[in-house]
Amino acid sequence: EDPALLEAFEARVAADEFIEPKDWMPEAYRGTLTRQISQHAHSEIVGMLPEGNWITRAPSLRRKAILLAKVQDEAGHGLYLYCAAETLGTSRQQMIEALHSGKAKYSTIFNYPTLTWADMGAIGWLVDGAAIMNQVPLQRTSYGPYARAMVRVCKEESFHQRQGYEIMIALAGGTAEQKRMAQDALNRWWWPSLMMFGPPDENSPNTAQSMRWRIKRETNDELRQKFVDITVPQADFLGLRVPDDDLVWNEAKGGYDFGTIDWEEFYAVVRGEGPVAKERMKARRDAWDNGAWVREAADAHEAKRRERKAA
Ligand code: FAQ
Repeated sequence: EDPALLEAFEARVAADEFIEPKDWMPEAYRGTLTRQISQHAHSEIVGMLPEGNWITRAPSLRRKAILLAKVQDEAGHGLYLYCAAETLGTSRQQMIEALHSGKAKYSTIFNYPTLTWADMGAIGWLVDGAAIMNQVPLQRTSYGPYARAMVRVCKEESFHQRQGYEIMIALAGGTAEQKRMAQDALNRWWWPSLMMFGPPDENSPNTAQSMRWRIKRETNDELRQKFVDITVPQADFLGLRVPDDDLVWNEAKGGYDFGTIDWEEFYAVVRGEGPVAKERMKARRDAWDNGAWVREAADAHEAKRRERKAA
């Protein structure tokens, strides 16, 4: 790669300019961005499944309409992100094949089952809460199409977070059984939510370069700490207990100290051994196969339209 081009690129990044699709960029920058954005897109698409599971069982028409809208938003985020990734030169077809063959990663969090309605509350509150914490800084990521996608996505995610927290408020203030369900959901989703931020900084192979290129603006551990600090008081407000005996306010650092994350579990889920990983991938592949007729019909329609135009 031409050192002069590289130097000019790095100066632009350092000056907080956006890099746009047709600009020169190092191949490694293109590669790591394609990796991150496509994983992010896959996460949104697979992320529809845990909540999609509850649409037919929502406890009221109002709850159903809200959940339906939220899951549709996730589809929109996924498609938006695939478009952003495509501007880097990889086709959507290639990305989807990578997902369906099990080659591509998507967030560990979506490999856990949704057992009760309270999980819809916990996902909105914790999973969308963690997603926002991670995505707000990405609005200033150095790649223009990704940064702009994040602006819209973050607005919708903050509605998602609130709808989840509102479900938790209703359950935590409800009957003893409802409160128990809320606590159980918090118990099951707390640790996987902390894992969403990725491995600790000292074991995160991509962080240093991504920070230098301003793809990432904050490290995994920095974001995880912020998430804990914001979320623990929210659990207190609900009258629920965060399932961590080592959780304690640290006055000197102005944040919470918290227990050790089970990284063995994290890496197992990354390897595709999550509790419902197989079901998730099967659901995605089936959806793709069952939608084949729509793609074929669209192609046939397009061919006819062209024929007519040529005639
Ligand atoms: N799951 O070196 P690092 C949502 C992988 S939110 C699976 O630290 P990096 C909204 C990582 O890819 C969820 N794999 O990597 C929603 C890398 O492997 P690779 C999606 C993980 O990229 C809410 C290796 O470990 N959000 O969908 C995970 O610097 C509710 C080493 O890690 C995003 O994707 C994980 N949790 O940092 C939808 C945000 N963590 O690729 C529905 C954008 C790490 O080298 C319902 N992404 N790995 O083979 C990012 O900010 C970053 O990519 C990180 C990871 C922070 C996820």
